[in-house]
Amino acid sequence: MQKRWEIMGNFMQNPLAMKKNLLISAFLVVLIQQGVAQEISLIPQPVKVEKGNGQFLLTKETVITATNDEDRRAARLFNEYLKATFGFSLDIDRQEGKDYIRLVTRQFIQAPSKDAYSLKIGKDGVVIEGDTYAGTFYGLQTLMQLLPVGKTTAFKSLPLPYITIEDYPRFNYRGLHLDVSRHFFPVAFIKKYIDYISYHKMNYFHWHLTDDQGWRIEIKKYPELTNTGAWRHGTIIGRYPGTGNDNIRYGGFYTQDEVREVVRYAAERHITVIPEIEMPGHASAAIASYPFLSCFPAKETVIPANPSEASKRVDGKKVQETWGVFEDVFCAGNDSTFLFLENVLSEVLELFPSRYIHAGGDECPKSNWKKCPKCQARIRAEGLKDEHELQSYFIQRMEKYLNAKGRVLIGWDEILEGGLAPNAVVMSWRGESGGIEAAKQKHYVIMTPQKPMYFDHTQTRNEDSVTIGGYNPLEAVYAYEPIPKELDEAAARFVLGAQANLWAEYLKNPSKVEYMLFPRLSALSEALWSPKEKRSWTDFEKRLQTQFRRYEQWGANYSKAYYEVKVNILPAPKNIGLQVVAEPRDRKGELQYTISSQLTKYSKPIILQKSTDLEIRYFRNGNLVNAIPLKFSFNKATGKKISVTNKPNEKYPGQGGAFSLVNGVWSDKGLSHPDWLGFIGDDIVATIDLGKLQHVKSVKLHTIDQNGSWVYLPKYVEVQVSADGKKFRTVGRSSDFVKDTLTMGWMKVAFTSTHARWVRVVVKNYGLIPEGQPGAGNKAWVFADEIQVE
Ligand code: TNX
Repeated sequence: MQKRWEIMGNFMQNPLAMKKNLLISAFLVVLIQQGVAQEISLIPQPVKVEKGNGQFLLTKETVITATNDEDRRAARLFNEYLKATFGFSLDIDRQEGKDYIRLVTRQFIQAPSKDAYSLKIGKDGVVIEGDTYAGTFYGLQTLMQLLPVGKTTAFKSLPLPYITIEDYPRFNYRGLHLDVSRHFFPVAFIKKYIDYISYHKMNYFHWHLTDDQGWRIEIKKYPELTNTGAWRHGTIIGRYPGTGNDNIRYGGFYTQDEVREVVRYAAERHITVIPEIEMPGHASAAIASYPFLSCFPAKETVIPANPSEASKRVDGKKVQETWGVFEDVFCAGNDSTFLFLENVLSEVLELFPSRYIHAGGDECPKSNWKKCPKCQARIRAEGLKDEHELQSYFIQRMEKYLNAKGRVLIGWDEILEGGLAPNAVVMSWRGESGGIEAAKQKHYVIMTPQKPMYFDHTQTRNEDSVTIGGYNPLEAVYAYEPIPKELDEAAARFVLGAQANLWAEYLKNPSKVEYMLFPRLSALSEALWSPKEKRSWTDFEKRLQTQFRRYEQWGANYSKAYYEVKVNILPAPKNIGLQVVAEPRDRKGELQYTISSQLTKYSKPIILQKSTDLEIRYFRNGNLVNAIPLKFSFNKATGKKISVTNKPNEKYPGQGGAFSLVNGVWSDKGLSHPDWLGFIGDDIVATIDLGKLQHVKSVKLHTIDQNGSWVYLPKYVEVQVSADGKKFRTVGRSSDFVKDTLTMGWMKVAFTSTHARWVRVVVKNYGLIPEGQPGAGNKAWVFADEIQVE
């Protein structure tokens, strides 16, 4: 068996996709010819699996039997899969002989959770018994994974191992989200996405339909929402704030018929579609369609970075062309805003049977409300304390409307601000604290913390496409525990489950969506379905090999980051230079490295004592699967002892903590690089021990300026020095910034050459974000990833 995995690894790395698929089919043919069943490799891992001895051959003669229409529908979906993968399908409900797949949905399975199923394969065939229709459907999903992997029409008989499985989900909410506003995806891809959800036995699709950059759902009463709101004049090029605007009109929307089709398609797969209609923030597209929704209908929309030529020419409200948070939000003082939203929702409720309806609630700047006479009048009339309570009023008013229609409102965790709506479900995205607080208040919560549930963040340390946010590797997703430690058993019951989010700022096409999604979705499905004690990373790694082949069978793109090499840069012994430790994630191949074109086999940490270019190369079965170029720049601080007083934010801890600042490398890829230390509101105070007394005359700090993401340059960098590590004296301060890329660069402090052993660098946080900027009034972030001392 071991051998087989190695061979498959080889196929996977073959750059010629065509040849690769041929090889896979050829391999599969041999496998099936020999009548060898697929190695059992199920994701998510079932609760209980007992392997038997022998195998059942599924052929064209095998009959599927079912006792009700719902199971017959599931049988037809199974048939579609068989047909697409192996070129044949089975009769449903022809006289049952001794060669069957029998589907039974009954209520008598004793399991702690709903949607349980059992699956037995023996000499006469397959029996799947579901607790519910969904349970039976999940049993069929498992059966699909027991079939050989890879498309072929060459053989008419498919071996299935004798087996007994008992299974049920750990969480009742197993969700995946997709933002279709920032970029639009056609119905055909939405269906594919729903297939991916269903292959993973997940059951909620959160469809983010409206945002600043496009309104994507037809509302009959308000045709401008899609005539105007679904289209923007152009899009910024590259990472925010962009290098320009592509000036290409961009957009699209789903008609109500298409929405119904998507909802039906999902329901057949036991997936509930939760629509999200954003309010009161992220409303630019709605406002561009109906300016009366704004506090200031006559005020022109501000496109903060690189507006298109068309936008520069026209006045008035516009659909946004760049990313971030915008001040023009729904007016909370005007009753016609609420009437509009209720009318929109009334059509939405017709289309979506989901009990949960998402009303957004996140990232709503309060600056317009502060200036708007109607909003201020509302605050007075309702006896509200401030604009935060006005936000709470807004959500609670919409919640009343939804509750009256028998629906439940979901909101992002900002709905906790100013008092939670009485029956609302909270989606905790800014970490877990919102979820913890809500659960303690006996509100249901869905966990979607950015780390690691944001799949728009990179999953590789070597990302070469533009992504947003930080680094969420596969292991972190796999290890994710939806129930925070802070909750006792009673409060934990309020955690419905978890969800991964895919925000589409930098997801321009389906292939990029898949690249961000896989294999992380597979890891998530196990965190949500399998019993906690059954989760094993090493076992998952083995099953992942088969899962990679499944992605190929589906024709899905996926990230190869699993084959990546972890590079740790550590201080060399006695803090003299650096040592570079390389460890391939899968530990199965061979490492080499080059220094000034000299190739060496890697067997132990590489010691570096001067500036150099280093490339680490990873080979698997003789194929180069990964190359990591690193540029080391040495100075007096490199490799030395360093400490920081304030703790960096948990999302940006640096590589190896504070040492990241003196490890000789820095980011040329924005914040997705793991080297950054990030701080909200706090200063960075770093003290470096140079090891011995010596001359120093300047200090440089590598930092980033990205105001759209609330990231600000330091106010200044101050340098203090000491000879004894106790008494420090200030030698210089500066705020000059020299860019080395679009958003990043160096702040340099030069001073008269002085004798010192300790150098302290005080990086002053900008403070509060100024009026008129995204995130105004909040604490600014400050980032650093390298300090150089000369
Ligand atoms: C924050 S998550 C947002 C989105 C962005 C996303 C990018 C949330 C409730 N708001 O508007 O697309 O970050 O990761």
